[in-house]
Amino acid sequence: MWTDLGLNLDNHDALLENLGGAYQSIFMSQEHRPEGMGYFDFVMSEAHGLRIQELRDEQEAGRKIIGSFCVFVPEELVLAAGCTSVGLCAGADFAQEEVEKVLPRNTCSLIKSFFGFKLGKVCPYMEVSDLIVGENTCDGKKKSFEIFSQMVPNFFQMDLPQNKAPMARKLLKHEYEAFIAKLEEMTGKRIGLEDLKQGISTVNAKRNALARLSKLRMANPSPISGLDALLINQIAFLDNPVRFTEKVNVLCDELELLVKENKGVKVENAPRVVISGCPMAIPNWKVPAVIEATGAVIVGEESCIGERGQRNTTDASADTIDGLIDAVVDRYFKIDCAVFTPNQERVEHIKEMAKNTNADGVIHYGLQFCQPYIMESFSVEKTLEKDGVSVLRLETDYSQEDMGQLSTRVEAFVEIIK
Ligand code: BJ8
Repeated sequence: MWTDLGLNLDNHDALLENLGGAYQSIFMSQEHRPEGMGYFDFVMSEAHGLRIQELRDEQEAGRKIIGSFCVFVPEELVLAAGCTSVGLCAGADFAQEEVEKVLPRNTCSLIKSFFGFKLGKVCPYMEVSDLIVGENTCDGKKKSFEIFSQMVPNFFQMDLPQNKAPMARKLLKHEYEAFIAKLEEMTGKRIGLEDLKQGISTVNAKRNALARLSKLRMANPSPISGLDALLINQIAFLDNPVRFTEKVNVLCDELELLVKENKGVKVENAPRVVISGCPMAIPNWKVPAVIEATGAVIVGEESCIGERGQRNTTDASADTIDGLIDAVVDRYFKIDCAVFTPNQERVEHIKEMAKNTNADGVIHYGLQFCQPYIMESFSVEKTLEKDGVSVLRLETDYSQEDMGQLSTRVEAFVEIIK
């Protein structure tokens, strides 16, 4: 299968070896993990195995696979068109020498990583995709997509607004309509009202399950580690959405019992942290692992792989296609990514999350060279501290070189907030 997909077998083996080692030491060494995590461990063990086979089987049955890099690409529309959505963001350095031949060194790790996965031919999700959608968000992504689009045969560019003005909403609707047209052209089938309703309902159910999980983390002690909760949010971009929702709900049933029995993954009153900032794609577990190694527990992620990406459902009550598209636009227009300006809602959301989760502090996670999030981190820190919420601003990349320094800073922060 890997040869068929055009993967480089040696590179792919090397990646899996590293990934497997990291997974064992970070996830499997945790104590008091809920039994329901067994499913997510299984998904991870088959992320480069059975899941790819499943996607290829779907393709054989006529479904198209749509890969994307941003939570602004609506899964509702992809499902309505009878296609399957997969996330392509990557969380590890790969083939960096090759990458720096086509991108400047001062590009964020997330962008460099998916270029590395493409150049090193190690990502089966990228290779299995019938269409890859890139979005005009930060300058790094939009300019790098000009290069990336030449490296793949099947690229679709989506423009995105940069502010929340009425004209910006019109642009978003226009782009979603263009995306629908592209999907319909690929599948040769018009999206009907019921298709769109079904797509919305499937994605709403997934978001409701994730919201249920978020709520359970508000308990003290938290019934699940931040690492496991992050993993679930990461898997949300890869797994079959209906099966995923069912398994998250099964896990939540178990967590509800643990909360009732006052059982937690860490001791009661362990320092509670909200992590906020850039998305963390698989296998980027570095900072959460450092935080939880101090004995603190992460109780929420204000991130696109977390709360920012999953909050708010789509209203499915309209009885025309145009009405439903409007509802999709309304839901996505609320996403408070740092590429928007002004972006005051994001700070308000972080404050709200810190309050709801009873967090003792917020750790702002900025990927080096990510101007939108790093620039915004200054006002986030100022506003939260004015409200009495302690903030630690971290700037890092995907390398392991700063682990010592990160640990020292996080330990000192946790000492202060506990
Ligand atoms: S909606 S956060 S998924 S764009 S880390 S590439 S911003 S320089 S990922 Fe994102 Fe969509 Fe926004 Fe969410 Fe640029 Fe920053 Fe790199 Fe980033």
